[in-house]
Amino acid sequence: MSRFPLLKRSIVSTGFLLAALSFASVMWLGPQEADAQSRDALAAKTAPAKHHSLLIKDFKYQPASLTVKRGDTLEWKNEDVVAHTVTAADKSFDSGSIPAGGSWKYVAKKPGTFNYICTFHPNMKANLIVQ
Ligand SMILES: [Cu+2]
Repeated sequence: MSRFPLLKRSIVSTGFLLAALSFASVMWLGPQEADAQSRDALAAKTAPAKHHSLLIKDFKYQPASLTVKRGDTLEWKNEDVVAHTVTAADKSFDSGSIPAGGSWKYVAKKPGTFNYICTFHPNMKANLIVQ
């Protein structure tokens, strides 16, 4: 016989209670959290990467602001009769010279907000938001 039957019983019942509580919290919170996570993961996996066509025309980027998802492809087509560039202020991307009638593709990999300009005509400004 234990010399501390009451103590032993309370330890056992406390342990049981803790086990029951943690089981209950897994049942209540776990699956919902897991569902949300797997749904997000699934959405990220199944959302097809998009192709965005942008124009460089009349010394302007069109559109001047665009929000895309990571993994999307952007393609700037230069419809002017002079060369332009698509150059991020922080140098995250730089097309180099895009000749008149030419185009340049970029796959948005890094999330963030990127201001970009044309290095030949620095008054040409636009921004790209990558989510
Ligand atoms: Cu330019």
